[in-house]
Amino acid sequence: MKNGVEQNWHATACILCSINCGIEIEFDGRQFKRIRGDKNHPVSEGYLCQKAARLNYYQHHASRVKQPMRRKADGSFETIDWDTAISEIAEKLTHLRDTYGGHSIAYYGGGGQGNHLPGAYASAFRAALKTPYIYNSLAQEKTGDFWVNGKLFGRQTCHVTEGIEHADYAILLGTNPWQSHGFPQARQVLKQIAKDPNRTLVVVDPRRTRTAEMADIHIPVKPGSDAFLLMALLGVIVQEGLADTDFLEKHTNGHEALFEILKSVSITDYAERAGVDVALVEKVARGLAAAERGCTRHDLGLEQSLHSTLNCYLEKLLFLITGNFGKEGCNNLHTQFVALIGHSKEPEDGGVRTRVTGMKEISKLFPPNILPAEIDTDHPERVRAVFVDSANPMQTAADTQAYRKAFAKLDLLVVVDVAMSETAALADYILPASTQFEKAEATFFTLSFPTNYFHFRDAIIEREGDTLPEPEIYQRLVSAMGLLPKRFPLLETAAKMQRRYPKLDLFPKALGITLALRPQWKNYAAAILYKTLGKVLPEGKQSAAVLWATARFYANRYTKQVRRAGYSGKKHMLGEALFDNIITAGTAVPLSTHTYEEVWELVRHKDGKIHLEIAELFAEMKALQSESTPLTEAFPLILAAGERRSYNANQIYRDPDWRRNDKEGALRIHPADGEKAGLSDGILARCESKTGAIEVRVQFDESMLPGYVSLPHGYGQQYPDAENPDTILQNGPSINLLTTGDHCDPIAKTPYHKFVPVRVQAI
Ligand SMILES: Nc1nc2c(c(=O)[nH]1)N[C@H]1C(S)=C(S)[C@@H](COP(=O)(O)OP(=O)(O)OC[C@H]3O[C@@H](n4cnc5c(=O)[nH]c(N)nc54)[C@H](O)[C@@H]3O)O[C@H]1N2
Ligand SMILES: Nc1nc2c(c(=O)[nH]1)N[C@H]1C(S)=C(S)[C@@H](COP(=O)(O)OP(=O)(O)OC[C@H]3O[C@@H](n4cnc5c(=O)[nH]c(N)nc54)[C@H](O)[C@@H]3O)O[C@H]1N2
Ligand code: SF4
Ligand SMILES: [Mo]
Repeated sequence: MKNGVEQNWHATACILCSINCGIEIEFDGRQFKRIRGDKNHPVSEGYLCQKAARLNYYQHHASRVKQPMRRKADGSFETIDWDTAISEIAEKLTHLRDTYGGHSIAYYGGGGQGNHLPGAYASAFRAALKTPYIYNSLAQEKTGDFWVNGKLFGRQTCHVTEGIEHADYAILLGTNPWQSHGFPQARQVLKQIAKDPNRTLVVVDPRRTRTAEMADIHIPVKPGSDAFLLMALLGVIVQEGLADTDFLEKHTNGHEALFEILKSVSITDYAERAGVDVALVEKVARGLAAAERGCTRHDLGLEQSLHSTLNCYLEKLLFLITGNFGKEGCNNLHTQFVALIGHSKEPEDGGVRTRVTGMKEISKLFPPNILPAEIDTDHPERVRAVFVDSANPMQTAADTQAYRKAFAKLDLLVVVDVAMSETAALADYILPASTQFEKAEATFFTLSFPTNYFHFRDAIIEREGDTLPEPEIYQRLVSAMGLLPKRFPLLETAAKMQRRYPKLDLFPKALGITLALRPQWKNYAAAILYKTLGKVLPEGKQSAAVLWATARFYANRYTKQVRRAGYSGKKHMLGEALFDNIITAGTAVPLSTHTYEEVWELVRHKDGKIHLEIAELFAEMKALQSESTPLTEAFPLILAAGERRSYNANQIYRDPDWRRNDKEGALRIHPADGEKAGLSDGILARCESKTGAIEVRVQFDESMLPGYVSLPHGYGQQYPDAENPDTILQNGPSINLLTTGDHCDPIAKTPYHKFVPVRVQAI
């Protein structure tokens, strides 16, 4: 019995969303017989949602890939062995790199909702490719937000978290945590706020979601008009003198210029443009300003709609100008354990731009929206090869048709996946990864404050087929590219000594000497750690090697806070203690505990202040006044392409049987709109945008704001018919056939997926 787990119950984490609740799985042979919340998990404490109960459908289904595959001249796949796959891919990539340069290769993905260890090792691989490009889904949602954080707090890695569980006034904008979660034990927290008369929940959403139903105040904003609503809210606070000027004077600069703009906002006009009653705007603005513990949280409803980056800024201004920062129940910054994102300079300061479209890098990432244009061109510096890991852009990136066309032009497409995804189906090589229960894994979603947690999970089931964990795949690729020797005898010995006599601290010294002699190896540090320190870690934990370096770095940087979380040890032994706990605890462990005052140590501007003035966004704020509604007669409805529902979970489940309801992923529409369009509830209809058309099942739904329709995210997978495996069926709508790459935010190029003009007609 370990971590209080009974025999045959194995502790791990759910891999379906960023919360990664601790779960326990009971096996019947290889089948997941029962799944329950892990009460010993310090963050989720036994909580889980309905989606986790179905994880057997992730582990076992007809589309798993179990052997490396290579495309034949006739277009079909043949299975090959790993050595052949690795050496051929390494040779082709080396050739492209040496002929056209590293920028001819793009890396896409690197981790999903449950698996970030691949990303940590992919750094060595990307260094070997000399590619500047990481395309990632975070850059189709959060990079606008990260960019704003960079301006406000000094680095794009300064990420904001919210203490909703302690808040007495919480505003949720464009997010439906009842379904999507986004913070731990979401349903519990929502229920607690709902039943407490002294706490207020405000939900801003064009749909009366489950979350909105629990709210004290629901603001059914017009889709795409949050910038107007937010400006009106900020306008009330400033115009009524409700801002926290002591906080602003002490901790920020630039508020005078900001207030100039907000003073001139016409609150009635902006409220009306957002479709919201002025009295409601005033009530909420005053409520937040008066709150002891106020906080705000937003998600895709703001990020994937008009004014995405501006929205993220205005939302932060709400808690900043009311001084709801750096206190319990308010918004705060938090630490990052392993870097999930980085900080990118602006191009003027030497930051990277893509060669074809000139898009700047944000947080070390590039947006999937621009990738087809970077490939499908005669530009001499175009992208010629794409390496995808843990992502399915053929379903999840904007404009599926543009992707299909662009990917067909590539010299090489390699996909690392556990399943035959729509992207894998187009690949030249498919490298089969072990599932997240067959290998050690972790995520870098360490998003909490004041105590931050990290969960390293062991494999809990034997590997099926000839699959490999990604860290091993990357290490083999880097070695096959001839960049690292097969063995590191000196480092291997030093690593053994390190584990046996950590006080002597021999390994870092040996590593330091090695890298001083061979500075070119610095870029491959992750692969070297894996091949040396990784080998002497307990069985099955080799991929924790990078975490050793991270734990030591973290303990060195946040010494006080790591000690406060319960660790002891002098100098480097503190980091060793943290690392040992991470790899042996069998559940999430606390990394560090800050005091609320110490949040200011996480602000990265040299003056320690929050810089409120952002020139680009000031200009966008001023331009709002003259903006007109983008609706047209041809496409009278606004589609939210990608709603989170009870039975969708990105592209992680492929077997349609996992869903208990909404099997067809219905189009939700207000009955009045439906009737106007000549539809009736339950019929098949055609949903058409300027880019494409798909067939959908119509569902009349009173919770939708008139004029607003929605389709779910996470459908559209191809799968073999159970009775007749040669027949390929499709699992609900492929929504990105309706979206386009250029319908996006001007700064971050994040797609306006929640604002797709469409028409719906009976078939
Ligand atoms: N069940 C489930 N949960 C998930 C996922 C999943 O696939 N399924 N995916 C995970 C991932 S990757 C993410 S990023 C999160 C996303 O989590 P959320 O962003 O919370 O989920 P969504 O349903 O995409 O969008 C949230 C809400 O935005 C509203 N909305 C649409 N347009 C507008 C608008 O113009 N203004 C405002 N204010 N609101 C608008 C929608 O009506 C919807 O209720 O969910 C995570 N959790
Ligand atoms: N229209 C529209 N498009 C959207 C959205 C939307 O709301 N509307 N939401 C966007 C958002 S917020 C997100 S986060 C993205 C998500 O889209 P993606 O970034 O494409 O990620 P996932 O859907 O999580 O796909 C993960 C892939 O990883 C594979 N996988 C699972 N486990 C492993 C593993 O251990 N190793 C490897 N190598 N592969 C594994 C799965 O089989 C699957 O093919 O979609 C985006 N696309
Ligand atoms: S909230 Fe649900 S989907 Fe998210 S990690 Fe927990 S159990 Fe999994
Ligand atoms: Mo996401």
